[in-house]
Amino acid sequence: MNDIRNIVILTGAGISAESGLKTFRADDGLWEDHPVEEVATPAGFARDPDLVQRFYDERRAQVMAANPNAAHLALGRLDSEWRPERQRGNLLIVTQNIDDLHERGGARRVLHMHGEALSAWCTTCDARHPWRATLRNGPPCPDCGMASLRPDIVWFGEMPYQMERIYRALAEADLFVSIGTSGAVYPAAGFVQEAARAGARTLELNLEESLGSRFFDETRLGKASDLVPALVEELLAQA
Ligand code: BV8
Repeated sequence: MNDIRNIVILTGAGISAESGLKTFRADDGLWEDHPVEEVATPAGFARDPDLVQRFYDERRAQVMAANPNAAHLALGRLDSEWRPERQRGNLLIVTQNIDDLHERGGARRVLHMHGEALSAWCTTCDARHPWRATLRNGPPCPDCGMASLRPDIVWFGEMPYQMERIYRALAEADLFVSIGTSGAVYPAAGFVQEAARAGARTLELNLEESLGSRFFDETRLGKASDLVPALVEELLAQA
C-alpha cells in the first residue's frame, strides 16, 4: 500500500447496512417490497407517482432515523487527513447511496452519482432543493411554485450524475477501493475496470464475493465496520 497518492472510493448499500438501512439485493432487500420497475424508473413514476413518492418518503424517513457507522466515520477521518496540503494526494468518495451518512460521518469530498434522498428536483424549472418532508400531494417548488417536484434520484435508464468528473478521477487514481456493492448496476460496476486500465491498484471490501470480484487485484471479505477502519489505518500509516 505504498506510494499511493490519488484515491477513488466507490460505496454501495453495504456500507450503510450496519446503520440499519436495507440493501437492495439481500432477501429482505428493498426491491422485495416493490418491483424495481415500479419504483425506480421514469415509467414507474409516470404510471403511479403516488406509489413512487410513498416509497421515497419511506426511504427519506429511514435515512433521517439512521446514524453513520464506524465505516462512515473512518472515511470521514480519511477525508480530513488525506489532502495534498498534508503531503498526501486527492480523494473522491463516489457513492451509489442516496443517504447522507458519508457527510454525517465527516466526509466532504462525496459525489452522489445516483442522487440523494434528502433532495427534491423540480421537473419544471430544474431547481434542486434540500427536502426532508413528504413529496406526496404536489408541494409547490420553492423557486417556480409549480407542483412538479420529484425525488432527486437517478432511476434505471437515467444518466448518473457527474460522470465526466468520475471518469477523470478514475484516470488519475493510484488506488480504487469498492466498499459494500454487489457490482450489479452499471456504469458503477464498470469503474474497477476503468481504474485498472489507468494503472490503479484495485481493492474490494465486501461481505461476500460480488459480481465484480474477478476484476479486483484483492478482495477482503467481512463487514464494512471492521474492514474500512483497518484500511484507513493502513493508508494513514504509510509515509
Ligand atoms: C444508465 C437509486 C444509461 C435508486 C439506483 C435496460 C434498460 C435501461 C437500463 C439498463 C438496461 N439494462 C442495463 C441497464 C443499465 C442499468 C443497469 O445497470 N441495470 C442492471 C439492473 C443490469 N443502469 C442504469 O440504468 C443506469 N443508467 O445506464 O444510463 C444512459 C445512457 C445515456 C443516456 C441516458 C442513460 C442508472 C442506474 C441507477 C439506478 N439507481 N439507485 C434508489 O436508491 O432507490 S441503483 C441501486 O442498485 C444502487 O444505487 C446501486 O447502484 C445498485 C446496486 O446496489 P448496491 O449498492 O450494490 O446494493 P446491493 O444490495 O446490490 O449490494 C450490497 C452489497 O453489500 C452486497 O454485495 C452485500 O454482500 C454487501 N454487504 C451487505 N452488508 C454488508 C456488505 N458489505 C460490507 N459490510 C456489510 N455490513
